[in-house]
Amino acid sequence: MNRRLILPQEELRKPSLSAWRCGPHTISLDRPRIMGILNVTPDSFSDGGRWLDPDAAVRRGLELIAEGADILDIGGESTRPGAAEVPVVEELRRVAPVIEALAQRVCVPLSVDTRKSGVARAALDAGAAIVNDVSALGDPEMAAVVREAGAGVVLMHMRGTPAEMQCDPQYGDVVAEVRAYLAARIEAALAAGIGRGQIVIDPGIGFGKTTAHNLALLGAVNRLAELAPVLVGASRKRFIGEITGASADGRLPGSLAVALWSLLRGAAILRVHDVSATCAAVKMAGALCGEVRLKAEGC
Ligand code: HH2
Repeated sequence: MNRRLILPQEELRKPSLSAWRCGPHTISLDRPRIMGILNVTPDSFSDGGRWLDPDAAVRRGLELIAEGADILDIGGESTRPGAAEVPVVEELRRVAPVIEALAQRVCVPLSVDTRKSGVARAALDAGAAIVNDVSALGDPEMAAVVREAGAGVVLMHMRGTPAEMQCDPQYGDVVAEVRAYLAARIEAALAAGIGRGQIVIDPGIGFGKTTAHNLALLGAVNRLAELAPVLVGASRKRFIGEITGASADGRLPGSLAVALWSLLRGAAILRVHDVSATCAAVKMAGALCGEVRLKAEGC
């Protein structure tokens, strides 16, 4: 076994913040948090078309919560490589009824996965508490929407746009460049009046990155966690298939390995499709480590 896999205790990093303020919710980050993915799209790379019907989506959301999700992330636009942009009206038609129905039935914070301020505003009005923005406030109105609602926000790194981001992505030093980008986006968010406690960052696994770039970033989650709590979204992604040879629906073992690795490197939140399996893996790792960051009580 590669000795780099054996992490000394001091490498297990604490998150920079112990809580995430998301509208009416305060999410304690003293243990790993699981964000369950609910894609209400016809074309998402692994679950596209499965939850398009609002009733089916709500049932799936309730199922993810029962499995242990701490947050539900609801998306109406696929951002897989090559995906085209969805008009605001269509994205809203997909996510708003699902967010509204879930907000009336559940207590866990709901997140909207969108790059568009119009979608974010309506989703927050419908009961969402978090804006998961893969463009890190790229829409000029987005910061004001987040500030006015006091919402939580995920600032993610992406190189280019989903339509062309995987066309030969190049970096000099991917970790340094992504870290500098995220630091600059945090500053921009603070300058726009968003509180530090509202901000979570994300290296954007698979967003304009080769497998080597993804691995380098996953190895450096601890460096990103110096800036703000880190969310990692690697679930079922293509680089796992490149390494293991598995197609999207066979990537759970690889996804679990990445999830645990990310936590050991200091990630605070995991964005995953397979909530039940991830919770069990996190719980087991917590017991093995006997370390506060990995104590998955209630997961
Ligand atoms: N990945 C996807 C979508 N949103 N948000 C964050 N913060 N981090 C991620 O890594 C991330 C994300 C892509 O995954 P998925 O939602 O499963 O697929 P699709 O974009 O095809 O709907």
